[in-house]
Amino acid sequence: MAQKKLTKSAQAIRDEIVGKVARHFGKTIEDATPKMIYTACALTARDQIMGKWALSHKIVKEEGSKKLYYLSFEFLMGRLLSTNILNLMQTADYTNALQALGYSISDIVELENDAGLGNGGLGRLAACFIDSLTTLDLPAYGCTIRYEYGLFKQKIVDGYQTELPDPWLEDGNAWEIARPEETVEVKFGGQVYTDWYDGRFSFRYENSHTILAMPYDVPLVGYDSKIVNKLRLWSAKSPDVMNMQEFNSGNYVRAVEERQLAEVISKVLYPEDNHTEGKELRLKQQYFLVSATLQWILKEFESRYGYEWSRIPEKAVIHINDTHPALAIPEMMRILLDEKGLTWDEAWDITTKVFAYTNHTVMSEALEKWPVDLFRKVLPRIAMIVEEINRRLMIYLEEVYPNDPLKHKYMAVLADEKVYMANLCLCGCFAVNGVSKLHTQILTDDIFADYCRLTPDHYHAITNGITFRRWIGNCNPKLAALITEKIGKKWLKDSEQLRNLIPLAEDEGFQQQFAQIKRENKLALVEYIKEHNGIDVNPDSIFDVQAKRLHEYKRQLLNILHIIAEYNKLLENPNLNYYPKTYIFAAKAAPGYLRAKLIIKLINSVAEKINNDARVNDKIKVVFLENYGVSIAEKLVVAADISEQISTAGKEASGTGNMKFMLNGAITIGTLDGANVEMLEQVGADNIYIFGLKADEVDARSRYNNSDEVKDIYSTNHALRKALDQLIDGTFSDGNSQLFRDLYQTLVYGDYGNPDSYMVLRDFEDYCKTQETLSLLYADRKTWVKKAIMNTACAGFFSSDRTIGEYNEKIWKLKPIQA
Ligand code: 26Q
Repeated sequence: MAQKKLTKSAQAIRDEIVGKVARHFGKTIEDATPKMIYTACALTARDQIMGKWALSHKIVKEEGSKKLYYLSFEFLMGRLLSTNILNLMQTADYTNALQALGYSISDIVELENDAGLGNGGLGRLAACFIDSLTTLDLPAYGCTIRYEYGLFKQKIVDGYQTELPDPWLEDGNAWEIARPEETVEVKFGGQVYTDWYDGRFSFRYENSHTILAMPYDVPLVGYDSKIVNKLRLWSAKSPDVMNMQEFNSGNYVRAVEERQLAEVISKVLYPEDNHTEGKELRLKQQYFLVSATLQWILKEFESRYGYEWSRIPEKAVIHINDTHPALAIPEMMRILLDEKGLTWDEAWDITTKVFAYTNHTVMSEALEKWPVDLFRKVLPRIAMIVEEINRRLMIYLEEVYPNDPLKHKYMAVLADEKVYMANLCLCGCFAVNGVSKLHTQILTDDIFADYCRLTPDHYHAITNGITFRRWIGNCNPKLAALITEKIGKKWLKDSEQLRNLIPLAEDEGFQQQFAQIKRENKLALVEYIKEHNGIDVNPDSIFDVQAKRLHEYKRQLLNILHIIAEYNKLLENPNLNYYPKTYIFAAKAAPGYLRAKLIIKLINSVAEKINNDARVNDKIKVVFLENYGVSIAEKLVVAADISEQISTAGKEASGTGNMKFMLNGAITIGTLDGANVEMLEQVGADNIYIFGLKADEVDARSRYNNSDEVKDIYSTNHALRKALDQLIDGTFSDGNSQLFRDLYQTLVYGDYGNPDSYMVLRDFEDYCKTQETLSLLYADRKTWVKKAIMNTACAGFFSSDRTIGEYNEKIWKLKPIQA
């Protein structure tokens, strides 16, 4: 390949990489493996970030800035090399430097393991937020657990999901820096004794079990930013090298075992999303993260402001990402009461000015509640504090809502021997927010209404967003370059500038360029599908993509039932004028969620049947891509024509995948749910395809038995009925009529006599009609591309920079660093 003459800065990077390979691995470039080249690039980028880091640390310290601590059990970061290079504004230099060394940057960045420390939306949101915070020069720390195993890897075997561990740290992590000197102790179990001493109570913990929390820091650079923030990941370590007593008494194995038991706390990420199960280890993880983080926060505070504890809210704000880190509230109380000697009222006053909480779901099975017995056993002092919080809460509620025991119980932190984590947040936080308008409305009018009436000014609607640096800049470089060519480069930081593309939606030349890029992205996906699934896909077919966690409320079943109906229609009318279509699915199911796993099997069985049926082969294909995660999302969002956002209205708090597809010029078929509502507002009704029941209509139907309505649909919609019957006549299961019976059963008869609880049957007809409209529209290429451009042009609102701006204005009140 002809080599361009390198610029000075590219030469410097090339030399750095060569030097790193020599110093880090003792190899010459010729002898280095591609993986070594990757590591050398990462270390080179890290060096640059570190230089900035030291400086920004100094400024934050000097300015005495207020800081945000964003506590989250999940940070779904994905790969870091290419976004870091983009944020350093050195993509071209790295590309050219690597090319001079005989490597392509796209091959090298693919060698990085995804940091898959999250399940889905909530975890990815945290990652987007930390990018925007840094880009906006706001001082912030992300705080999470350094899970040794991220979210499981999914492998499809014979159409079934199987799970494999994800040992993402196995070949080292070039981005992290261990901070053993900042290790803290976290105590579990034992007994608490109360002493009356010096005119007040004091608390002694006995027989508790100590586990060490050691932090690892990952520096985070924003796009063209002054500041470097960090993600702090806590790792569990055993306090003693070995329990010498056990060891000496000959019980060597037991001594090693104990060590292992301590370290199991940070071993693995729980793979459930939108569902909770009261597992002891999960509770320990929760306390481990919050206790370590709060000790660190208060130590930092004390080192600078001494014992002026009442100033904490001036200098720190702690954000609780869903209820998972809610134990931070009683842990803050514990430290202030037991270790710093404050009174209850002083401690509560500070605590309730420091914490803010975001709710991410209204699904009742996802609202956390813990048996108080488990608290008493694992966290005895925290249990006492929670009981006291609840006792005082009950007194207060009797004042504000007298004689209303049912309401008190509904609002209690402790009731029926269970700790209600959302209520703990509602009574302990100064700000609460939902993640879209509709979601917030459901919170404030319905599930949190009694709390909201007491302090309405605490409640905010802040619609989610995504970082444009990763979700177009990095994953769709060609489109990003085209946009920059047309409207200048500021849009990556000032997303509303995308609106300057609106006039170009009518411009034929631009339409062609836009469509050409989409086609190239589709070709890359075609290649990926061929390599991973062995399926030939027509790049000129419509790419209809549903990529997200598998959950009944997200209604992958609605999608697949429609595909079955389409297949039947084509078999019945072989000469039907049909625009070729490729349906692409990607989804992980929680390992214990059997029905979700069965839906994956169904999708794969339908795919198998359709893809091998020569009669429809040039018309429909169905592809299930395994192991969905950030990196696969990056390939899908850029190649989609249609984005499926079809949750049962009222159930998807916001969605963020919807925004990624929109930004990259896909047209959405969706319900009026979550942030789809704002998407409709932004892009206008001509450019988004909304169908189905509205949230209030779903709600009304959920209040009474619907068997008649469902029966009626079943008997009158023949296409639907046929598709449903095929679930139990063996069409997609080699004659096995039992395999998919559970799916049929839940749709038609319901689990407890309440059929179709996710409105799949109720929304089927409207969904099919809307799909048909879209197929007809696609044939009119110009109109389609115009609408696709409008989607990109109107996506500016969904930048997480806007979201973070709102959080900061309404809740955090941080000041951007002035360097
Ligand atoms: C809780 C306890 C024990 C084990 C697991 C969990 C758990 C873990 C993850 C519960 C819920 C989650 C994740 C929830 C989630 O991702 N919610 C999504 O959040 C997005 C960001 O706000 C929204 O866009 C989505 O609508 C919402 O579903």
